[in-house]
Amino acid sequence: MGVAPEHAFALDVDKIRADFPILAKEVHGKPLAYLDNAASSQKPLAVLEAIDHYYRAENANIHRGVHHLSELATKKYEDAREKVRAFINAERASEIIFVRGGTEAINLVASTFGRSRVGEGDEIVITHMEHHSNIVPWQMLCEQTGAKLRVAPIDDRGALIVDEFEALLGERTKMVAVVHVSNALGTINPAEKLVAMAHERGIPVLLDGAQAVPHHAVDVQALDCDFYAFSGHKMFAPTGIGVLYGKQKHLEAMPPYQGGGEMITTVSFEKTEYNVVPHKFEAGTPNIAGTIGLGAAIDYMQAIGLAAIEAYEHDLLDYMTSRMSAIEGVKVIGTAPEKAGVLSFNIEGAHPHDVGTILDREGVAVRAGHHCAQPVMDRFGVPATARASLAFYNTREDVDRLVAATEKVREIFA
Ligand code: C6P
Repeated sequence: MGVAPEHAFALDVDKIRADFPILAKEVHGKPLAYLDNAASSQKPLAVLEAIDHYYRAENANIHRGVHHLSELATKKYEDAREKVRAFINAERASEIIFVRGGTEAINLVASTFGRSRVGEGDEIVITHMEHHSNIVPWQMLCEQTGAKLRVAPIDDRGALIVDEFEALLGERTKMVAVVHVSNALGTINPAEKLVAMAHERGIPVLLDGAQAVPHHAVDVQALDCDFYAFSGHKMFAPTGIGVLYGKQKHLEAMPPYQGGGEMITTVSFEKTEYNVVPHKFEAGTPNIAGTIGLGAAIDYMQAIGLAAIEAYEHDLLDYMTSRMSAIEGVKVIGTAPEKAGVLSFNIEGAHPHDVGTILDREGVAVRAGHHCAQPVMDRFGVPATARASLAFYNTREDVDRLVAATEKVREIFA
């Protein structure tokens, strides 16, 4: 085991790993096998250096000053917007709104677009595999408006039952919000098909792409979604920065989210004129360093190549799944035919939190818990799972370490 066919996918993983200083760290005296990328990924030197350089040589507020540094910072910030545009193939840079993360992106849509379109008796359709970030904002909207949340079911493998999703789309449906890749199960949803089904009925769709963008190329024009939300920190960028993509026509029609500086053109006590998009949705001084870091992370991923990342991780996930499934007493939760990045599992007789703690003592970092997806846990009748999640810097050796540590857990609890 452990023979690494990494080179088959034109990925020089040793070289890539050298770009991530934290991966060389030891934990409890053991080399780190970092398999908690769905929670947050590690950052390459290129990102760390871009942030460092910004604070050392370019720091100023943006869109405000006429001085050199302010112009420089503004340019870097807007360059990052263009990088995000190209990364997800949006038509225009003005369709990219910088927010704190995927959570804020979804809240923005629920409380502006949602609030202005959803009324009593209307319905919002989500799925049973959503992260809390794509449940609670819609629930809050339902509480405020008297609308109803309808939930499309998933099967025993953790795949969406597409016919039942379609059956929920009715005259009262005002919004569909679906996760692109499930964080708890790894399921890749047939997003393009779901969007088409909703659009046939004139229903707008938000896709939660937090777990999709780190693993494969996303093309929002091909998906034809109305909104696409994701976080920077799961795609090798810093925390505190995320993206909401929205079609220009929606962004223009939507009321603003927060009021303050930058989102206005003129203010008087009688009347305020709002700025054009995207600035209308970026009130206050934004996370400039984070945005520049996100731009650097995109450059980094594109230099490796999204197709190479996807192929490499697909192979590694297959390897991890087959090795973990072969361990007696290990039950994999989430076996949909299309998956990315994530292996949730339980070990007979062991609580997932104990599993996580024992793996940690072996230097293997996984997440244990409900993964902010409690309805998924309920669906599978478990309180929690242990979850190993991949990035392109993981190797078969990391997986072998996970397997060896899991076997230790088995010995303890057998
Ligand atoms: N999931 C996980 O360990 P934020 O916290 O705003 O960056 O991302 C929220 C979010 C939204 N959608 C999906 C599908 C997600 O996976 C997450 C974050 C992490 O699975 C932290 S709970």
